[in-house]
Amino acid sequence: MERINRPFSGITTFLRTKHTEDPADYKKAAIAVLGVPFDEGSPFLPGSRMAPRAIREHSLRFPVLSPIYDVDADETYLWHEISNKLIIDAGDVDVRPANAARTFDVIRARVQEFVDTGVFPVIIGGDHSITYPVFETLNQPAHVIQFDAHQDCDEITEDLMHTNSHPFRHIINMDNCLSLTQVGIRGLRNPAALYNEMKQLGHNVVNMKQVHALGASGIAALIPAGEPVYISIDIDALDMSLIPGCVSGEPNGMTFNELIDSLRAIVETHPVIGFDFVEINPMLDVGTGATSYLGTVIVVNLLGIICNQPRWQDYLSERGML
Ligand SMILES: [Mn+2]
Repeated sequence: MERINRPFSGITTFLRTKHTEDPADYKKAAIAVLGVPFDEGSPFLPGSRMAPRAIREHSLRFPVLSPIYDVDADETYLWHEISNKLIIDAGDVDVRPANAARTFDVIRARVQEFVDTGVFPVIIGGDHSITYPVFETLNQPAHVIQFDAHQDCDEITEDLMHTNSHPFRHIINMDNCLSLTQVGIRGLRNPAALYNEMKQLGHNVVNMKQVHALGASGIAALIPAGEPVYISIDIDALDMSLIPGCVSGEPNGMTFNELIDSLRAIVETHPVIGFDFVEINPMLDVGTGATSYLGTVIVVNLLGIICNQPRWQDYLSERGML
């Protein structure tokens, strides 16, 4: 009898892929998904530590015995990768409670395994603090594109450096950060000094008026075509009405289409070295887990678009995985 894989049945791994923490397996894979259940960088309500598990659970709702089909784009996603077992679930970072510096070292060690084996990294937070050790460890020159309501680049004062208000302050000072583009910035909680400082430093700060004026292709064109990008998606880039399971929602955010269209435009014109997806808080979510589901859709959709690009075929060919 063939399995029918109802969403409530089965062990929860990302898209029902193999869970392995053996780097030897990463060499045989094209994509590795790593959970980072860390939310000690959250200044308000904790709970995003539960997001990797929630996203894995909602991923069980996607077909894996037949292609994932995008009705709007008329594209299938990830069929080659799923049917050939090229995606692996690398499990979760082993968080060290109340020791953020040590946890970040563990994050670095896990991401380094991906760098060493050349596998494409998909990182699921957790709060936004984790982007700092992740991008640092990838250690590959790239333009960083951050979808977010908030800039998350506070000055480091009073030894505060591991919060979700700090990751991009670290990143803009890294040699491998070619530029920072912040998309969806809005609301009343981004200090004017910071907003102006990032622009003066030559980074792109795209507020919502500019999101509408530029459109998806205009946003993608802010980064020189063909140059590598790293993408970091904070779910609060989306409008707060869409994301009950996120503590930091703000009004006047992006629609789902604006986000996906922007991601598609970026991916079609730039090689992506990896991405992270952060700030879903399942403990605040509604009973259906709608925010966790929405997050899973975004991760699967972005990954599907990345794998449908001609340059992905080159990558698979290099790894002998076509
Ligand atoms: Mn953020």
